[in-house]
Amino acid sequence: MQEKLKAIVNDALEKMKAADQLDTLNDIKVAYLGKKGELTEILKSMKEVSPEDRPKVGQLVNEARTVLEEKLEDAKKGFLNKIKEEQIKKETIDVTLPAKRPHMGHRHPNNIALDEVERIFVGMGYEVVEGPEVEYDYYNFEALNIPANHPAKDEQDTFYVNSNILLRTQTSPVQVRVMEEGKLPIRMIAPGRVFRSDEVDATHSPCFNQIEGLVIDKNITFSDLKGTLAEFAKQLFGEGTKVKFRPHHFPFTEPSAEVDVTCFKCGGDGCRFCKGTGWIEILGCGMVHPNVLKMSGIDPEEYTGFAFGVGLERITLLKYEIDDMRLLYENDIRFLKQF
Ligand code: 2U9
Repeated sequence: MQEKLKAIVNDALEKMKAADQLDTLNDIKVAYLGKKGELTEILKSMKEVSPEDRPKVGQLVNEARTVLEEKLEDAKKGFLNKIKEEQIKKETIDVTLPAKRPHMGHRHPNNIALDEVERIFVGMGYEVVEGPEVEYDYYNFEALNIPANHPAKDEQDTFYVNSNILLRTQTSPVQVRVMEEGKLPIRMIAPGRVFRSDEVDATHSPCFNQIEGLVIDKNITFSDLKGTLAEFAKQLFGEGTKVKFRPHHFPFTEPSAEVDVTCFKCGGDGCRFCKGTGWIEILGCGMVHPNVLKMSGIDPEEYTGFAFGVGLERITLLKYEIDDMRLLYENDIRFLKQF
């Protein structure tokens, strides 16, 4: 019996040594110590052992069982340690490796230019006001003295939601809403997206950004307008910049003008950038039309004002010498990284 037990134990130990995974150890445990295992079978056959030998045999079987249990437990621990070590090895972090640089985003060139324009006007005491992009026909056209037969109102030029709601074609409705509030004086700029039914090309987009300005107070004259825009041009394009006012027509201002600045590339001598003229057109402006004041409840005999409008993309393209507006909307990271 002793020999048989020894053979069983040795056999089990051999199998443990050969085991290459945790599951195999479990199988060995079942095969030797389980309900139908080899050692258990021996215990069951104790009735065939003579009564005087039974205590001795019982003790031997128990010793064999203890040995196998201990060895199985050791082998299991060995396996678990090995698995843990391999996992730690896999997860090791080499702190000496150079760090991966995070891709830091930054402001879009349009927003850098807008910040600059806002900084200049806030510095002159202006408030920045925003308003809805979906507007009533009244605020976008009628309140701005744009008559029903004006070409801008054509469906070819304006995106209509229905007959009296549209996507604003200018940010002027924001100023109208502020005028209607009735708090005077007004010194504000209104930046934001505007929409026109234009085909995309190097200088046009159906959605672009405008910054419009409005000042209303007692005794505001065209000289105030000239002085303000001359100062704006100097701060934006450099101290030596001069401005030129050319007569123009807008329905909402009278008189109206377009403003050119001396070319900041050649200083006004004429170069490729300004197409040899020495001047670059940057904005439109004028004295607020008395009809516009009246419609928003302001007495034009008591108050006067000036307004101006500038395309933000135009400023951005000039500032960064970009020759195609589409680059501003394509969001190609190789382009945007340059600013
Ligand atoms: C009110 C009264 C008057 C805003 C003005 C312009 C002249 C102008 C253009 C510049 C380039 C539009 O983006 S653009 O195509 N704008 O020339 N805008 S005066 O006049 C106003 C606005 C609001 C109540």
